Formats: sequence, structure tokens, C-alpha cells
Amino acid sequence: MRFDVVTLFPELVLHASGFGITGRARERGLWALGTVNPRDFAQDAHRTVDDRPYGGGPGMVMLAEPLAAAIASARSAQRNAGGAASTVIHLSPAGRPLTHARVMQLAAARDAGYVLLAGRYEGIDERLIAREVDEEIAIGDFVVSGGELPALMLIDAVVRQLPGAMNDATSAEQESFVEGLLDTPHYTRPEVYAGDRVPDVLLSGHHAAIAQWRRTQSLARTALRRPDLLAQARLSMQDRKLLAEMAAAEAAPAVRDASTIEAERGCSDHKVGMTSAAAPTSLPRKSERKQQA
Ligand code: 9D3
Repeated sequence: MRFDVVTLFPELVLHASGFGITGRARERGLWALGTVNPRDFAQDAHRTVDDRPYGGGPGMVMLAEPLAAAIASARSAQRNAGGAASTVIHLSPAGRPLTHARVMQLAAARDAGYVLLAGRYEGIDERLIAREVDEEIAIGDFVVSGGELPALMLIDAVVRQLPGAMNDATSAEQESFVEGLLDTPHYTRPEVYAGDRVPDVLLSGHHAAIAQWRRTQSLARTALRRPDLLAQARLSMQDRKLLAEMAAAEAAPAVRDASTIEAERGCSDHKVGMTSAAAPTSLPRKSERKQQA
């Protein structure tokens, strides 16, 4: 697999991709990286790559011509490296948000060549996008300053799925997200940290009980923090029963008053409550702890 990133900041992309799993995978030859700077294709002495928007408005727009030449250069680099046709992806706040499913599709094309177009300023001349871009991808509903970090996130997410990028222990960890639930809490030594104990079940050596505790934690967290994920998640009958118990605790205010429910949750601003049986026994996050009176 090969990525060529079209960017005004090639050093940022080259440097940031050199660490950890992506860095090692590149050393192992699992993927290759190139960068092309559109400034190298600017047509004037000032090496201009942007101009003011037609119709007015704030900020600057990236010129089509230097970008077209940069994309042509990236395509040519991929051809020379023996790749088939390149796919051009524009990282854009106006794109469809990247998902695990799309990451897996991108990773499945082992010999693919991806040209990642990372913009700066307000955006890119739409005619360049219409002519050259196959797909527009965003990384979330928030604004960052340019497409480089989004491009690096896409590369990171895809490369770690390539066979041989990770050892087996880390690959197995992936399965929790594949199932569409948030991960369980993790603990390591010491057994008591700042007066807080590791949950007893994790020290019990009772593997079935541990697996059940972790599953309950994942379900409870997902219900609390990402209820939108539950609709898509792969749930067993027992999972559904646990979730129904959590929901029932919320739906039965007669048996406990609001302050009790709030205390059991360890926080006050979530939609789904928990029974003591189903509740996370782990500590609430600092931001989720109730203020001491
Ligand atoms: C109100 C106009 N802004 C659009 C939200 C202008 C604008 C801000 C920031 C245009 C581009 C950018 C730079 N962002 C990206 O290039 C980007 C991005 C993002 O900001 N959020 C989520 N995903 C992405 S992918 C590329």
C-alpha cells in the first residue's frame, strides 16, 4: 500500500508517521509514503498557492492549478512504484465522517495507491475537487486547522489493519470495537493506587466472571456515553437482558429517588441509569465524580 500526501507541510506528515505502529510498519515495507508540496508547482515568483474567494467572504482559497500539478505528480509517483490506478481522497470538514467500516475497506485493497489531499485556509477551488477527487472524508464534527492531521489519522487507522502491522496481542484488542461497543476499563499494578483498589473480580482468577464483568462494563459505558452505537452493536440475549435491567433502573424512579440514582451513576448528566447489579464498579472519571459538599 502506498500513500502520497499533497500538503503545504510535508515535514509534518513525514515526521508524525515515523513513530510507533505506523513507523515500524513502514520499516517492514508494509506501506510506503510520499509527499508532494503544491508550492513546488506554483507558477509565480512568490510561489503563490492561494487567492481571495470569488463572491467575497473571509479567508483564502487554494488555487486549482498548483494542486492539479501536485496531484499529477503524486499519481505519477504511484505509477512508477508499480501501483495500479490511484484513488484521490480529499480530507475535508465537508466530507463524510470516517468510520471503522470504511477504514477496513481502504485497508482491504492491499496494493492500493491513495493520494490524500490535505488542504489549508478556507478550502480548495471546487473545480479542482470536482475534476480530481474520488471521495471526501472528514474525521469528526469539529474543526481543525488543516487536512494534515486528518490525513495522518486516516493513514494510522488503515495501516494498523494491514497484516503484520501489529502483534497478535494488540490485534485481538481490536475485536471490541468490531463488535460495536466501547472498550472495558483497564487496570495494572499497583493493586492500590492513591487509595483506589483494582476491582476484586480482576484479581479473582475466575476467567468466566472476569469476561462477564468486562462485557457488563462495555455495555454500561456504551449505554451511558454512546447510546447511538447500541442500535448497531452485535448483542447476545444476555447482553440485551443486562441492558434492559439498566434501562429498567432508570424507568423505575418510584423505588429510589433522583439523588440515589444520581449517586449510583456517579454523575448527573447522562440519559441512562444503572442498577447496582449492572452499574460499573470502576471509578467514575474525574469529570464524572460528584463534587464533595
Ligand atoms: C466555516 C468554514 N470552515 C469549515 C468548517 C472553514 C474551514 C475550517 C477548517 C475549512 C477547512 C478547515 C481545515 N479542516 C480540514 O481540512 C479538515 C477537517 C476538519 O476541520 N474537521 C474534520 N475533518 C476534517 S478533514 C479536513
